[in-house]
Amino acid sequence: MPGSNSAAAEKVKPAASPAADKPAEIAGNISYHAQYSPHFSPLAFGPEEAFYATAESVRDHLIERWNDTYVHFHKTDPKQTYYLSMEYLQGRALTNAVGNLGITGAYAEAVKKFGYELEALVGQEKDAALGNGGLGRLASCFLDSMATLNLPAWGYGLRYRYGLFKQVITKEGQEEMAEDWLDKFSPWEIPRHDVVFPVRFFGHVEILPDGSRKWVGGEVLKALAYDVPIPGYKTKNAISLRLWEAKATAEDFNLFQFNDGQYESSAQLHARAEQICAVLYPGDATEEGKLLRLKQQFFLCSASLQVDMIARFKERKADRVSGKWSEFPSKVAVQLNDTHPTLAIPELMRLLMDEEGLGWDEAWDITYRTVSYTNHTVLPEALEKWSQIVMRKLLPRHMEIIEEIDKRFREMVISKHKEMEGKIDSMKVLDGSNPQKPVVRMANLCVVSSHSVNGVAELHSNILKQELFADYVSIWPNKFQNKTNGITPRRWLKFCNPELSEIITKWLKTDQWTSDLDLLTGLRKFADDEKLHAEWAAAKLACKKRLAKHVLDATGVTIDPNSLFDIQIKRIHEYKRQLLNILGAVYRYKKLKEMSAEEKQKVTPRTVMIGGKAFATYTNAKRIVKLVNDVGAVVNNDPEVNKCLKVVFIPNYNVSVAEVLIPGSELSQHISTAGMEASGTSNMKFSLNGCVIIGTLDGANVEIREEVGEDNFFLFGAKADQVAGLRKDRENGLFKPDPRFEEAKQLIRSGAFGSYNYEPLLDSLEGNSGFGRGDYFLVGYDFPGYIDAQDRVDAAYKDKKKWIKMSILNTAGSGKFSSDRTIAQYAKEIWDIKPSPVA
Ligand code: B1H
Repeated sequence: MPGSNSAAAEKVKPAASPAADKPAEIAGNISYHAQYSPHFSPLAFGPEEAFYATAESVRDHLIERWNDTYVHFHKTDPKQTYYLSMEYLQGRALTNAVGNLGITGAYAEAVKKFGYELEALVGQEKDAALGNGGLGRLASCFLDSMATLNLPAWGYGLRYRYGLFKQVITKEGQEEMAEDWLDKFSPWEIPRHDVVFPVRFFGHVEILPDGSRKWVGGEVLKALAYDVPIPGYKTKNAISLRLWEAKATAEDFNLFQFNDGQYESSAQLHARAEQICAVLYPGDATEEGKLLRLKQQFFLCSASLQVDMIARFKERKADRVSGKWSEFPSKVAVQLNDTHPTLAIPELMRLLMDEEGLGWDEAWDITYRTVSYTNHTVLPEALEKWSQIVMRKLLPRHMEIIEEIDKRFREMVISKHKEMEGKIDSMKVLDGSNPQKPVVRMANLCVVSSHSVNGVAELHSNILKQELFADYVSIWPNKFQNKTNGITPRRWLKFCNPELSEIITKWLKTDQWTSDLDLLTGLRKFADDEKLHAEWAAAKLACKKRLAKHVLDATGVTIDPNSLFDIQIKRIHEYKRQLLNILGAVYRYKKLKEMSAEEKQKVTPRTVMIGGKAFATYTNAKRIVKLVNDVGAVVNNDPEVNKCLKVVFIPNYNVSVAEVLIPGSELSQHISTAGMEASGTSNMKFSLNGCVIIGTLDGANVEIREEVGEDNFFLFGAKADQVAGLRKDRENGLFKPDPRFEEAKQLIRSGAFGSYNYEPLLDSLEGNSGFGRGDYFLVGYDFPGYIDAQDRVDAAYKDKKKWIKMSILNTAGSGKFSSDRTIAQYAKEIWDIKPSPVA
C-alpha cells in the first residue's frame, strides 16, 4: 500500500470483496478501502486512517445485511414499527459492530497486519452524541434490541451537525464547546440521494371548491435521508436508523442575486435549511429558538411519515389483495419517544385527509390505532407546551387539526362521560387560560390521540395513572401500561467489560446470557464460591485500573484502585441530587479532618467520582459542577486526608466514558428525590456490572432492589408518597435540619473550598430560595438517612467476602433489565409486530 507506515502492510493485496472470517482477506479489504475510498493522502496510514479504512471494511458487512433485511421486509411485508425520537445517543460503533457480527477476533488479527491493535483504532472514533442523556441512550439500546430480536422496526431521528456539546472544565466551572462528531466524516452513515422529500413550513390553508382543505405557500425544504445500519447480535438482520438532514436545492438559489454581489440574500433558504439540523436542542429562551425547535420536531415527523409510512404503504399495497387505507394500522405502528415527535399526530391526519382524500372519522380511526406514546417524565417544566400563536404561524393546517381534535375530545367527554365534565379544563389539549399566551399541551394531545400510553418503570407508570393522567384513566381504563426500561447487555457488559463477561460465560458454561439475560440468575448458586470470588475480584480490579488510568489522563488526579470506587454519572439536575452527594463528601472530609492518625487507619478509603453535563443555561446545575471541582481541588491536595478520600469530577461524560467507568465501579449513587426520576437506566448498567447501588425508592431502583435482593442495595430516603407532605411540613416550619447537614453547609460557607459565591446554591436548600421553593428536592430531609446509609457501605466494604457476594448477586439479579425484554414487551403488547428473521 502506498505510504503505509508499516512494512508488513506493503505485502497486503487489496481486495474489494469483504470477507468475514479470514484475517488475511479482511486485511486485503481494509487495504482496498484505504486506496479506493480515499479520504486521506496516500502517504499516510496512521491510526486515524487505519480506523476509517477498517470501519469502511466493517460497513461492507453491515450493508450486505442491511440490504438483505430491506429486501426481506419488502417481500414479506410485515407490520413495521417506526420509532420516532429527537435523540439517539449512539456512542462509538466499531466495537459494537464487529462484536454483534461475531468478527471481532478476525478483525483484531487483520489490523495487526498493519501493526495496529484493534483497541487503539477503536479509540480513534468520535462519539455520536445526538442526544442528551437517558432518553436518547434508551432509544439507542432499543435499536440494538429491535435488530437482535429480528423485529421489523426502524428508528428515525435528525442528523444534527453538532450533537451534545463538549464539556470543558475551567476555573469558572463548565464551559461548552461545539463537538464535531462528523469530523472528518462518519463511516457508518449512507447518504440516500434517492430518498429526498419536501417539507413545508408557514404558508396558509386554502379551501378548495369541494370543501376540502389544502396547505399551500410558505417555504419548502427538502429532507434527505442518511441511513445508519444497525446490526443485530448473532443474526443476519440489520435495521436502519434513518437520520434526516434539511437542505435547499438549486431552485432555491438565486444566481442573479449572487452575481449581483448579494451573497446572503441569494441563499437564504440554504441558510435556513442549515439551521434546522445545526444543533441538538437549540436554546429556547428566545422566540426564534422556540420556533427552531418546533421546526426540528415537525421536520422529523413530516419526513418520516411521508416517505417511510405513507409512500411505503402505497408502494407495498400494490402487491396486496386489499390495500385499503383501513389496513394501515395493521401495517404501521408509530411510537412517539416522549412528546417531542407529537406533531406526527396532526401530520398523519393531514396527509390522510388532505393528500389522500379520507374523511375525518376514517383518518382519526387510523391515526389513533397507529400511534402510541411513551412518557418519560412527570416534571412539570419538562412537559412540553407550545404557543398556539407560534404553532398557527408555522403550521397553520396542523393547528386547525389540533383544534378539531380538542373540540371533538371535549364533546366526547360531555356526551359519554358526563361525570368528568368538571375535569375537562385540565384534560383538554388547548389551554387558553392565559389569553396572552394560549398553549397546546403536547402530552394531552398524545394521550387523547394514542391507543397506548406507557411509563418507563412500575413506580413511574403508577404515578402516571394515579396522578398526572388520572382523569383520563376513567375514560380509557385500558390505555395505560408500564414498560420498564432496559439496556443492551451487549454494549453494557459483553463489550465494555470483557473481563467479567469471560468469567460469567465460564461459570454458566454458556455465552447464551448475552441474548437471554435471565440466565444470569445461574450465578446465584456460586455466590459464596471462593474460586469465583477470587476471579470476580481480579476482574473488578483490572477494570478499576483501567478506570484509574482514564481519570489520570482526563484530570491529572491519581486515584488508588484499592479504595472504594463510588460513582455518580448522569445529567446534572437538582432532582438527581448531585448536591446531596457532594455535601456528603464535604461532611466526610470534615470528619476526617477531626480524626487522629490512628482513627484514620480504620477508615474505608474512598474515591468519589461525579460526572455529567449541565444544560448550558441551567445556572444552579453549573454551580454544582463548580462546587464538585472546588471540593476536589482541596480534598485531593490535602495530605492529611487524601489517602482516605478523593473527590474527582469526571469531565465530558459521554457513552465512551461510561463504558470505562461502569465496569470499574463498586458503589453507584441513584439518589433522586423519590417520584422524580422516571426510571433511570445507568442504575441498570451499574448493577449488571456487579456494582452495588446506594439509592432512594425511585424509578427503576424499586425494581432493581426487588430483583437483586434488599440486602444487596443500600436504601435510604423519603418514599414517593411522603414527598408532598414533607414539602408541606417544610413550608409550615415543621422541618428541623440535622446538625450534620448544617455542618456540611457551614464548611462550604466558611470558604474552605474557595471564595466562589455558593450562596445561591446553599440558599436553594434553605427555604428562602429566590427559586421560590426552598429545598424542593428535600436534600436536607434525606441527608441524615443518606449519611447513615454511607456508614453501612463503609462497614460492608471492609468485609471483602460480603462485598463480593453483594456484587455477584447484583449481576445475577439484573436479567430483567435487558432491553431485549423491554422491546419484546413493546412488540407484543403495544405494536403487535412479530420477528421476521432473514433466512
Ligand atoms: C428523560 C427527558 C427529557 N425524561 C426533555 N425526560 C428534554 C425531557 O431537552 N428536552 O427537552 C430531554 C429529555 N429525559 C429520562 O428518560 C428520564 O429522566 C429517565 O429517568 C429515564 O430513564 C429516561 C429514559 O426513559
